[in-house]
Amino acid sequence: MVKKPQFALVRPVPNSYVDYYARKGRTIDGQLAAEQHEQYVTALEATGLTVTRVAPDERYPDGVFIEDTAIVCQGRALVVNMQNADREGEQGGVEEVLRSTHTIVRLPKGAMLDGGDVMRIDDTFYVGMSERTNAAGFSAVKNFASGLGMRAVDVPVRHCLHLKTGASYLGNGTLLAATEWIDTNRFEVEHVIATGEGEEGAANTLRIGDHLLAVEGYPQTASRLRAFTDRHGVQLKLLPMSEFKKGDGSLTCLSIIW
Ligand code: CIR
Repeated sequence: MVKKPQFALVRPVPNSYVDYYARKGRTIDGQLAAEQHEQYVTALEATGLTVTRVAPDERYPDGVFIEDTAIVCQGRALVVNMQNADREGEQGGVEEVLRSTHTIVRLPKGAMLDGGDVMRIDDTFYVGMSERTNAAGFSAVKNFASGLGMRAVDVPVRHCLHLKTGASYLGNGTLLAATEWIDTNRFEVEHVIATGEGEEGAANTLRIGDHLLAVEGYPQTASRLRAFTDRHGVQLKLLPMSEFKKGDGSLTCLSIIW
């Protein structure tokens, strides 16, 4: 049984987020992004988490997706190397904050990993082998896991950015997955709930204690999640994520939780 987390780190949206995606032809409403981020923080606080904000750094437009920078577990933080050259360096500001509460472990040179590829289920880290995470990155998670009495299992990721873009753990032995994207046979879980048809974007959810946060705008998946939360006495909260979806992110990406 994983104990209920108490703390979260988030990183507010830098102004450079809007310009960065404008250059890629994606129009982001900066004001709306900031509001959605605040709603997200409020939702985290409503679950009982104490939330700390890491100062944004304008040099890193994607810094809001703080999840990718470090894996935290049992007082240790595995700080990553980022494959995406525009992002490499953003982990520095996060490491500075984590240092006061965690023992820092760094990925070896050449090992690449994004936190969005790491899904913890009980004593297992499932690691997505995506374009962002290489074999040396997986080995680093394996070593990190074994130091904690845990293990790591690799999962191919070919159809989406990160493992958790296509699947997330709902708790109660249940995985939510976009089954066209992720091979759920890799997971030792009792149940799999598939996202609704054409609703792959709903696969990323965030379970915190008796709360489940999910992305609004996916009605078929929401009704499947509602059946799950009703059965297990969990409160479901749907959140708007449009301005983070445009940056290829979603719910888990916006925090590091322990
Ligand atoms: C990136 O390409 O790295 C960002 N635009 C999106 C990162 C999303 N993070 C996540 O899914 N954990």
